[in-house]
Amino acid sequence: MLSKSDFGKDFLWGVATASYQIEGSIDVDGKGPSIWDTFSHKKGKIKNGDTGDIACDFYNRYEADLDLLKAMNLKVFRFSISWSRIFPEGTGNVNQKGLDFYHKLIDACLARDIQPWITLYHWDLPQTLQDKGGWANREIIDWFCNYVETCTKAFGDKVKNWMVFNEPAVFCILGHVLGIHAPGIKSIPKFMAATHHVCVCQGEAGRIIRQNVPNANIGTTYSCMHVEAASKSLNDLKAARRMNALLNRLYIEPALGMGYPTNGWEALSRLEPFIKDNDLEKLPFDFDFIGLQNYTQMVVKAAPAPPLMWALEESPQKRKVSEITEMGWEVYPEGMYKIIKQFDRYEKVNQIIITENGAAFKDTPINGRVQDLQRIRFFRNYLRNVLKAKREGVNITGYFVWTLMDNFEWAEGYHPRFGLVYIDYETQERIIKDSGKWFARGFDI
Ligand code: IFM
Repeated sequence: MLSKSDFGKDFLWGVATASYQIEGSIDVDGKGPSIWDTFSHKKGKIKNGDTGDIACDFYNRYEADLDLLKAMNLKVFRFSISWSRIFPEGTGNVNQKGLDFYHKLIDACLARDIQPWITLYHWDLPQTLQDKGGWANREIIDWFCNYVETCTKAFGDKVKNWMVFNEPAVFCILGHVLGIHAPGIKSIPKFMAATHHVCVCQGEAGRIIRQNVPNANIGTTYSCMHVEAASKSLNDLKAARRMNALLNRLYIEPALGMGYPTNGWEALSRLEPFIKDNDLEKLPFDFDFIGLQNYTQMVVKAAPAPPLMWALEESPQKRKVSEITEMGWEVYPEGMYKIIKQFDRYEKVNQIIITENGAAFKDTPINGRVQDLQRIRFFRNYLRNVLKAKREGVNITGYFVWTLMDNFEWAEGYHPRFGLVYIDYETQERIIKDSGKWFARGFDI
Protein backbone atom coordinates (compact mmCIF):
# COMPACT_ATOMS: atom_id res chain seq x y z
CA MET A 1 0.00 0.00 0.00
CA LEU A 2 1.05 3.54 -0.65
CA SER A 3 -0.75 6.61 0.50
CA LYS A 4 -0.31 10.35 0.18
CA SER A 5 -0.11 10.59 3.94
CA ASP A 6 3.12 8.52 3.90
CA PHE A 7 4.82 11.67 2.60
CA GLY A 8 3.70 13.87 5.50
CA LYS A 9 1.01 16.49 5.80
CA ASP A 10 3.09 19.37 4.46
CA PHE A 11 4.23 17.53 1.35
CA LEU A 12 3.10 19.40 -1.78
CA TRP A 13 1.16 17.58 -4.49
CA GLY A 14 0.57 19.21 -7.81
CA VAL A 15 0.77 19.19 -11.57
CA ALA A 16 3.14 20.86 -14.01
CA THR A 17 2.25 22.41 -17.37
CA ALA A 18 3.82 24.73 -19.94
CA SER A 19 2.35 27.65 -21.87
CA TYR A 20 2.92 26.50 -25.45
CA GLN A 21 1.79 22.95 -24.69
CA ILE A 22 -1.66 23.92 -23.42
CA GLU A 23 -2.68 27.52 -24.06
CA GLY A 24 -3.44 27.78 -27.78
CA SER A 25 -4.69 31.31 -28.75
CA ILE A 26 -1.27 31.96 -30.21
CA ASP A 27 -2.11 35.26 -31.88
CA VAL A 28 -4.79 36.85 -29.74
CA ASP A 29 -4.70 39.80 -27.36
CA GLY A 30 -1.44 41.11 -28.77
CA LYS A 31 0.71 38.02 -28.34
CA GLY A 32 3.79 37.92 -30.57
CA PRO A 33 5.05 34.73 -32.24
CA SER A 34 7.42 32.44 -30.37
CA ILE A 35 10.05 30.10 -31.78
CA TRP A 36 7.62 27.22 -31.23
CA ASP A 37 4.93 28.94 -33.31
CA THR A 38 7.45 29.21 -36.12
CA PHE A 39 9.04 25.79 -35.72
CA SER A 40 5.82 23.82 -35.44
CA HIS A 41 4.62 25.32 -38.72
CA LYS A 42 7.73 24.19 -40.61
CA LYS A 43 7.06 21.17 -42.74
CA GLY A 44 8.24 17.87 -41.31
CA LYS A 45 9.31 19.14 -37.89
CA ILE A 46 6.39 17.82 -35.85
CA LYS A 47 4.75 14.40 -36.15
CA ASN A 48 1.47 14.51 -38.11
CA GLY A 49 2.05 18.19 -38.84
CA ASP A 50 0.61 19.05 -35.41
CA THR A 51 0.99 22.56 -34.00
CA GLY A 52 0.19 24.28 -30.70
CA ASP A 53 -2.23 26.70 -32.39
CA ILE A 54 -5.18 25.40 -30.39
CA ALA A 55 -3.62 22.83 -28.04
CA CYS A 56 -5.97 22.41 -25.04
CA ASP A 57 -7.49 25.86 -25.51
CA PHE A 58 -6.42 26.52 -21.95
CA TYR A 59 -6.34 30.26 -22.65
CA ASN A 60 -10.15 30.17 -22.73
CA ARG A 61 -10.81 27.20 -20.46
CA TYR A 62 -8.47 27.76 -17.52
CA GLU A 63 -11.27 28.17 -14.97
CA ALA A 64 -12.80 24.78 -15.77
CA ASP A 65 -9.35 23.17 -15.92
CA LEU A 66 -8.47 24.46 -12.47
CA ASP A 67 -11.74 22.94 -11.25
CA LEU A 68 -10.46 19.59 -12.51
CA LEU A 69 -7.23 20.07 -10.59
CA LYS A 70 -9.23 20.82 -7.49
CA ALA A 71 -11.38 17.75 -8.08
CA MET A 72 -8.19 15.67 -8.06
CA ASN A 73 -7.23 17.13 -4.66
CA LEU A 74 -4.01 18.58 -6.00
CA LYS A 75 -2.83 21.81 -4.47
CA VAL A 76 -0.13 23.14 -6.79
CA PHE A 77 -0.52 24.40 -10.33
CA ARG A 78 2.86 24.85 -11.98
CA PHE A 79 2.59 26.81 -15.23
CA SER A 80 4.92 28.86 -17.40
CA ILE A 81 4.58 32.38 -18.70
CA SER A 82 4.68 32.87 -22.43
CA TRP A 83 7.35 35.57 -22.83
CA SER A 84 5.85 36.79 -26.12
CA ARG A 85 2.45 37.42 -24.49
CA ILE A 86 4.17 39.88 -22.14
CA PHE A 87 6.65 41.28 -24.66
CA PRO A 88 5.36 40.54 -28.19
CA GLU A 89 8.75 41.62 -29.52
CA GLY A 90 10.79 40.11 -26.69
CA THR A 91 11.74 43.53 -25.27
CA GLY A 92 10.30 47.04 -25.48
CA ASN A 93 6.60 47.61 -24.99
CA VAL A 94 4.77 45.52 -22.41
CA ASN A 95 1.51 43.99 -23.62
CA GLN A 96 -1.01 44.72 -20.86
CA LYS A 97 -3.41 42.06 -22.13
CA GLY A 98 -0.69 39.45 -21.69
CA LEU A 99 -0.17 40.51 -18.08
CA ASP A 100 -3.96 40.51 -17.60
CA PHE A 101 -4.25 36.89 -18.70
CA TYR A 102 -1.73 35.68 -16.11
CA HIS A 103 -3.30 37.89 -13.43
CA LYS A 104 -6.65 36.23 -14.12
CA LEU A 105 -5.06 32.78 -14.07
CA ILE A 106 -3.28 33.47 -10.79
CA ASP A 107 -6.43 34.90 -9.24
CA ALA A 108 -8.40 31.86 -10.39
CA CYS A 109 -5.85 29.61 -8.66
CA LEU A 110 -5.94 31.61 -5.44
CA ALA A 111 -9.75 31.65 -5.44
CA ARG A 112 -9.65 27.84 -5.43
CA ASP A 113 -6.92 27.61 -2.81
CA ILE A 114 -4.51 26.29 -5.42
CA GLN A 115 -0.93 27.51 -5.19
CA PRO A 116 0.36 29.08 -8.43
CA TRP A 117 3.99 28.12 -9.16
CA ILE A 118 5.52 30.07 -12.02
CA THR A 119 8.18 28.86 -14.44
CA LEU A 120 9.64 31.87 -16.20
CA TYR A 121 10.96 30.06 -19.25
CA HIS A 122 9.59 26.84 -20.68
CA TRP A 123 11.11 27.04 -24.17
CA ASP A 124 8.89 29.53 -26.04
CA LEU A 125 11.38 32.30 -26.81
CA PRO A 126 9.92 35.29 -28.69
CA GLN A 127 10.69 34.83 -32.40
CA THR A 128 11.98 38.40 -32.73
CA LEU A 129 14.74 37.55 -30.25
CA GLN A 130 15.61 34.39 -32.16
CA ASP A 131 15.90 36.53 -35.27
CA LYS A 132 18.68 38.36 -33.42
CA GLY A 133 20.45 35.14 -32.45
CA GLY A 134 18.36 33.96 -29.48
CA TRP A 135 20.17 32.24 -26.63
CA ALA A 136 23.42 32.27 -28.59
CA ASN A 137 23.47 36.09 -28.57
CA ARG A 138 24.97 37.52 -25.37
CA GLU A 139 22.38 40.30 -25.38
CA ILE A 140 19.89 37.68 -24.20
CA ILE A 141 21.18 38.29 -20.68
CA ASP A 142 19.68 41.80 -20.77
CA TRP A 143 16.55 40.68 -22.60
CA PHE A 144 15.88 37.89 -20.11
CA CYS A 145 16.61 40.03 -17.04
CA ASN A 146 14.22 42.67 -18.31
CA TYR A 147 11.51 40.04 -18.78
CA VAL A 148 12.13 38.58 -15.30
CA GLU A 149 12.08 42.05 -13.77
CA THR A 150 8.69 42.75 -15.39
CA CYS A 151 7.10 39.43 -14.39
CA THR A 152 8.31 39.52 -10.80
CA LYS A 153 7.16 43.11 -10.33
CA ALA A 154 3.78 42.31 -11.89
CA PHE A 155 3.01 39.05 -10.07
CA GLY A 156 5.35 39.02 -7.06
CA ASP A 157 2.76 40.21 -4.58
CA LYS A 158 0.51 37.24 -5.37
CA VAL A 159 2.95 34.47 -6.30
CA LYS A 160 5.71 33.32 -3.96
CA ASN A 161 6.96 30.21 -5.78
CA TRP A 162 9.16 30.83 -8.80
CA MET A 163 11.28 28.69 -11.09
CA VAL A 164 13.70 30.25 -13.52
CA PHE A 165 14.10 27.59 -16.21
CA ASN A 166 12.50 24.41 -17.34
CA GLU A 167 15.17 21.86 -18.26
CA PRO A 168 18.00 23.93 -19.75
CA ALA A 169 19.76 20.78 -21.00
CA VAL A 170 16.77 19.92 -23.16
CA PHE A 171 16.26 23.26 -24.88
CA CYS A 172 20.00 23.78 -25.33
CA ILE A 173 20.76 20.28 -26.69
CA LEU A 174 17.59 19.48 -28.65
CA GLY A 175 17.26 23.04 -29.92
CA HIS A 176 20.91 23.86 -30.71
CA VAL A 177 22.74 20.56 -31.34
CA LEU A 178 20.21 18.00 -32.53
CA GLY A 179 17.91 20.52 -34.18
CA ILE A 180 14.79 18.54 -33.33
CA HIS A 181 13.27 21.23 -31.12
CA ALA A 182 12.90 24.96 -31.80
CA PRO A 183 14.83 26.86 -32.99
CA GLY A 184 16.09 23.83 -34.94
CA ILE A 185 19.81 24.71 -34.91
CA LYS A 186 22.65 22.18 -35.27
CA SER A 187 25.81 23.93 -34.13
CA ILE A 188 28.24 23.15 -31.31
CA PRO A 189 29.49 26.77 -31.00
CA LYS A 190 25.88 28.02 -30.74
CA PHE A 191 25.16 25.34 -28.15
CA MET A 192 28.18 26.43 -26.10
CA ALA A 193 27.19 30.11 -26.35
CA ALA A 194 23.56 29.36 -25.45
CA THR A 195 24.62 27.20 -22.52
CA HIS A 196 26.83 29.89 -21.01
CA HIS A 197 24.21 32.60 -21.44
CA VAL A 198 21.56 30.36 -19.88
CA CYS A 199 23.82 29.76 -16.88
CA VAL A 200 24.47 33.48 -16.40
CA CYS A 201 20.72 34.16 -16.73
CA GLN A 202 20.00 31.46 -14.17
CA GLY A 203 21.99 33.26 -11.47
CA GLU A 204 20.90 36.76 -12.49
CA ALA A 205 17.22 35.80 -12.56
CA GLY A 206 17.51 34.26 -9.09
CA ARG A 207 18.84 37.56 -7.77
CA ILE A 208 16.08 39.58 -9.47
CA ILE A 209 13.38 37.36 -7.99
CA ARG A 210 14.97 37.65 -4.54
CA GLN A 211 15.00 41.42 -4.82
CA ASN A 212 11.48 41.87 -6.18
CA VAL A 213 9.46 39.18 -4.43
CA PRO A 214 9.26 39.35 -0.64
CA ASN A 215 9.43 35.85 0.96
CA ALA A 216 10.00 34.18 -2.38
CA ASN A 217 10.64 30.47 -2.68
CA ILE A 218 13.07 30.30 -5.60
CA GLY A 219 14.10 27.31 -7.64
CA THR A 220 14.94 26.15 -11.10
CA THR A 221 14.36 22.77 -12.71
CA TYR A 222 16.59 20.19 -14.36
CA SER A 223 15.84 17.23 -16.55
CA CYS A 224 17.94 14.46 -15.07
CA MET A 225 18.40 10.72 -15.32
CA HIS A 226 20.60 8.04 -13.93
CA VAL A 227 23.34 7.29 -16.48
CA GLU A 228 24.65 3.73 -16.53
CA ALA A 229 27.63 2.48 -18.55
CA ALA A 230 26.68 -0.36 -20.90
CA SER A 231 29.63 -2.43 -19.61
CA LYS A 232 32.51 -2.18 -17.18
CA SER A 233 34.97 -1.46 -20.00
CA LEU A 234 36.99 1.69 -19.41
CA ASN A 235 35.71 3.21 -22.63
CA ASP A 236 32.05 2.72 -21.72
CA LEU A 237 32.66 4.05 -18.22
CA LYS A 238 34.29 7.16 -19.66
CA ALA A 239 31.43 7.57 -22.14
CA ALA A 240 28.94 7.41 -19.29
CA ARG A 241 30.95 9.99 -17.35
CA ARG A 242 30.81 12.40 -20.31
CA MET A 243 27.10 11.87 -20.79
CA ASN A 244 26.45 12.38 -17.09
CA ALA A 245 28.35 15.69 -17.21
CA LEU A 246 26.23 16.86 -20.14
CA LEU A 247 22.84 15.66 -18.95
CA ASN A 248 23.04 15.98 -15.17
CA ARG A 249 25.87 18.32 -14.17
CA LEU A 250 26.31 21.06 -16.75
CA TYR A 251 23.56 23.44 -15.70
CA ILE A 252 23.42 22.89 -11.94
CA GLU A 253 27.10 22.96 -10.97
CA PRO A 254 27.69 26.57 -12.08
CA ALA A 255 24.64 27.58 -10.00
CA LEU A 256 26.12 25.81 -6.98
CA GLY A 257 29.39 27.73 -7.34
CA MET A 258 31.30 24.72 -8.69
CA GLY A 259 31.96 26.08 -12.19
CA TYR A 260 31.46 24.03 -15.34
CA PRO A 261 32.06 20.26 -15.07
CA THR A 262 34.99 20.10 -17.51
CA ASN A 263 36.41 17.28 -15.37
CA GLY A 264 33.49 15.15 -16.59
CA TRP A 265 33.50 16.26 -20.23
CA GLU A 266 36.66 17.91 -21.55
CA ALA A 267 34.83 19.43 -24.54
CA LEU A 268 33.23 21.93 -22.16
CA SER A 269 36.48 23.91 -22.45
CA ARG A 270 34.76 25.20 -25.62
CA LEU A 271 32.60 27.36 -23.37
CA GLU A 272 35.62 29.54 -22.64
CA PRO A 273 35.39 31.96 -25.59
CA PHE A 274 31.93 32.96 -24.38
CA ILE A 275 32.90 33.63 -20.77
CA LYS A 276 33.49 37.37 -20.36
CA ASP A 277 34.83 39.48 -17.49
CA ASN A 278 32.99 38.90 -14.19
CA ASP A 279 30.71 36.25 -15.70
CA LEU A 280 31.97 33.55 -13.36
CA GLU A 281 30.81 35.56 -10.35
CA LYS A 282 27.33 35.72 -11.82
CA LEU A 283 26.81 31.98 -12.19
CA PRO A 284 26.13 30.99 -8.56
CA PHE A 285 22.84 31.58 -6.82
CA ASP A 286 21.46 30.13 -3.58
CA PHE A 287 18.32 28.46 -4.84
CA ASP A 288 15.84 27.58 -2.10
CA PHE A 289 14.96 24.38 -3.93
CA ILE A 290 16.07 22.38 -6.93
CA GLY A 291 13.40 20.91 -9.18
CA LEU A 292 14.21 17.46 -10.52
CA GLN A 293 12.37 16.11 -13.56
CA ASN A 294 12.90 12.43 -14.06
CA TYR A 295 11.29 9.93 -16.39
CA THR A 296 13.80 7.23 -17.27
CA GLN A 297 17.47 6.22 -17.23
CA MET A 298 20.11 6.17 -19.96
CA VAL A 299 22.50 3.31 -20.71
CA VAL A 300 25.56 4.55 -22.58
CA LYS A 301 28.21 2.97 -24.76
CA ALA A 302 31.43 4.43 -26.19
CA ALA A 303 31.02 5.12 -29.91
CA PRO A 304 32.98 6.58 -32.85
CA ALA A 305 30.39 9.41 -33.10
CA PRO A 306 29.04 11.97 -32.41
CA PRO A 307 32.22 14.04 -32.22
CA LEU A 308 33.20 15.43 -28.82
CA MET A 309 30.80 13.13 -26.96
CA TRP A 310 31.93 9.82 -28.52
CA ALA A 311 29.05 8.07 -26.82
CA LEU A 312 25.63 6.76 -27.75
CA GLU A 313 22.59 5.56 -25.88
CA GLU A 314 21.88 1.85 -26.02
CA SER A 315 18.19 2.01 -26.80
CA PRO A 316 15.65 0.40 -24.46
CA GLN A 317 14.38 -1.63 -27.45
CA LYS A 318 17.86 -3.03 -28.05
CA ARG A 319 18.27 -3.80 -24.37
CA LYS A 320 14.86 -5.52 -24.44
CA VAL A 321 13.66 -3.81 -21.27
CA SER A 322 10.37 -4.98 -19.82
CA GLU A 323 8.33 -1.79 -20.22
CA ILE A 324 8.57 1.16 -22.59
CA THR A 325 6.32 4.23 -22.76
CA GLU A 326 4.81 5.82 -25.87
CA MET A 327 7.85 8.12 -25.90
CA GLY A 328 10.10 5.08 -26.28
CA TRP A 329 11.44 5.62 -22.76
CA GLU A 330 12.25 2.75 -20.42
CA VAL A 331 10.11 2.59 -17.29
CA TYR A 332 12.79 2.49 -14.60
CA PRO A 333 11.45 3.53 -11.18
CA GLU A 334 14.74 2.82 -9.36
CA GLY A 335 16.27 5.55 -11.51
CA MET A 336 14.18 8.10 -9.60
CA TYR A 337 15.83 7.04 -6.32
CA LYS A 338 19.31 6.97 -7.86
CA ILE A 339 19.04 10.44 -9.40
CA ILE A 340 17.59 11.98 -6.22
CA LYS A 341 20.55 10.56 -4.29
CA GLN A 342 22.98 11.85 -6.91
CA PHE A 343 21.65 15.42 -6.63
CA ASP A 344 21.38 15.19 -2.86
CA ARG A 345 25.14 14.57 -2.70
CA TYR A 346 25.70 18.23 -3.65
CA GLU A 347 26.33 20.00 -0.37
CA LYS A 348 24.48 23.13 -1.47
CA VAL A 349 21.29 21.41 -2.56
CA ASN A 350 19.12 21.91 0.50
CA GLN A 351 15.72 21.01 -0.78
CA ILE A 352 14.47 18.92 -3.69
CA ILE A 353 11.06 19.00 -5.34
CA ILE A 354 10.12 16.54 -8.05
CA THR A 355 8.78 19.19 -10.41
CA GLU A 356 7.91 16.66 -13.14
CA ASN A 357 7.36 12.93 -13.40
CA GLY A 358 4.85 11.00 -15.47
CA ALA A 359 4.35 8.71 -18.43
CA ALA A 360 2.69 8.57 -21.83
CA PHE A 361 0.72 5.38 -22.43
CA LYS A 362 -2.02 4.50 -24.89
CA ASP A 363 -5.29 5.74 -23.44
CA THR A 364 -8.66 4.78 -24.84
CA PRO A 365 -11.85 6.17 -23.40
CA ILE A 366 -14.56 3.54 -23.10
CA ASN A 367 -18.02 4.76 -22.17
CA GLY A 368 -16.60 7.97 -20.80
CA ARG A 369 -13.93 6.31 -18.69
CA VAL A 370 -10.16 6.01 -19.15
CA GLN A 371 -8.79 3.05 -17.23
CA ASP A 372 -5.08 3.82 -17.23
CA LEU A 373 -3.90 1.19 -14.80
CA GLN A 374 -0.44 1.14 -16.36
CA ARG A 375 0.00 4.79 -15.45
CA ILE A 376 -1.20 4.20 -11.90
CA ARG A 377 1.38 1.44 -11.58
CA PHE A 378 4.00 3.81 -12.99
CA PHE A 379 3.19 6.50 -10.41
CA ARG A 380 3.07 4.00 -7.57
CA ASN A 381 6.50 2.59 -8.37
CA TYR A 382 8.17 5.94 -8.97
CA LEU A 383 6.59 7.39 -5.83
CA ARG A 384 7.86 4.46 -3.79
CA ASN A 385 11.35 5.45 -4.84
CA VAL A 386 10.73 9.08 -3.94
CA LEU A 387 9.54 7.93 -0.53
CA LYS A 388 12.55 5.67 -0.07
CA ALA A 389 14.92 8.62 -0.63
CA LYS A 390 12.80 10.81 1.65
CA ARG A 391 12.85 8.22 4.42
CA GLU A 392 16.63 8.07 4.11
CA GLY A 393 16.70 11.75 4.99
CA VAL A 394 16.66 13.59 1.65
CA ASN A 395 14.71 16.83 2.06
CA ILE A 396 12.08 16.25 -0.64
CA THR A 397 9.11 18.50 -0.14
CA GLY A 398 6.86 18.02 -3.16
CA TYR A 399 5.90 16.03 -6.23
CA PHE A 400 4.27 17.48 -9.36
CA VAL A 401 2.83 15.20 -12.00
CA TRP A 402 3.65 15.79 -15.63
CA THR A 403 0.93 16.74 -16.50
CA LEU A 404 -2.56 18.05 -15.81
CA MET A 405 -4.00 17.07 -19.18
CA ASP A 406 -2.89 15.52 -22.46
CA ASN A 407 -1.20 18.21 -24.51
CA PHE A 408 1.19 19.18 -27.30
CA GLU A 409 4.26 17.02 -26.74
CA TRP A 410 6.71 19.11 -28.79
CA ALA A 411 8.21 17.25 -31.79
CA GLU A 412 5.95 14.28 -31.00
CA GLY A 413 2.78 16.32 -31.48
CA TYR A 414 -0.42 15.17 -29.77
CA HIS A 415 0.20 11.45 -29.99
CA PRO A 416 1.80 10.82 -26.56
CA ARG A 417 -0.72 11.36 -23.80
CA PHE A 418 0.81 12.22 -20.41
CA GLY A 419 -2.22 13.78 -18.71
CA LEU A 420 -4.18 12.90 -15.62
CA VAL A 421 -7.02 14.25 -17.71
CA TYR A 422 -7.83 12.87 -21.16
CA ILE A 423 -8.47 15.40 -23.92
CA ASP A 424 -10.59 14.75 -26.95
CA TYR A 425 -8.90 17.20 -29.32
CA GLU A 426 -11.90 17.27 -31.67
CA THR A 427 -14.36 18.45 -29.05
CA GLN A 428 -12.04 19.63 -26.25
CA GLU A 429 -13.98 17.37 -23.91
CA ARG A 430 -12.08 16.50 -20.74
CA ILE A 431 -12.24 13.17 -18.84
CA ILE A 432 -10.41 12.62 -15.59
CA LYS A 433 -8.51 9.37 -16.07
CA ASP A 434 -8.45 6.68 -13.40
CA SER A 435 -4.94 7.86 -12.49
CA GLY A 436 -6.42 11.30 -11.73
CA LYS A 437 -9.02 9.66 -9.52
CA TRP A 438 -6.23 7.68 -7.85
CA PHE A 439 -4.55 10.96 -6.90
CA ALA A 440 -7.90 12.37 -5.75
CA ARG A 441 -8.37 9.39 -3.40
CA GLY A 442 -4.88 9.76 -1.97
CA PHE A 443 -3.79 6.52 -3.65
CA ASP A 444 -4.49 2.85 -3.15
CA ILE A 445 -8.06 1.81 -3.38
O1 IFM B 1 6.42 17.61 -22.14
C1 IFM B 1 7.69 17.68 -21.57
C2 IFM B 1 7.86 18.96 -20.78
O2 IFM B 1 7.63 20.08 -21.55
C3 IFM B 1 9.27 19.04 -20.23
N1 IFM B 1 9.63 17.84 -19.52
C4 IFM B 1 9.36 16.57 -20.15
C5 IFM B 1 7.93 16.51 -20.64
C6 IFM B 1 7.65 15.16 -21.31
O3 IFM B 1 8.47 14.99 -22.42
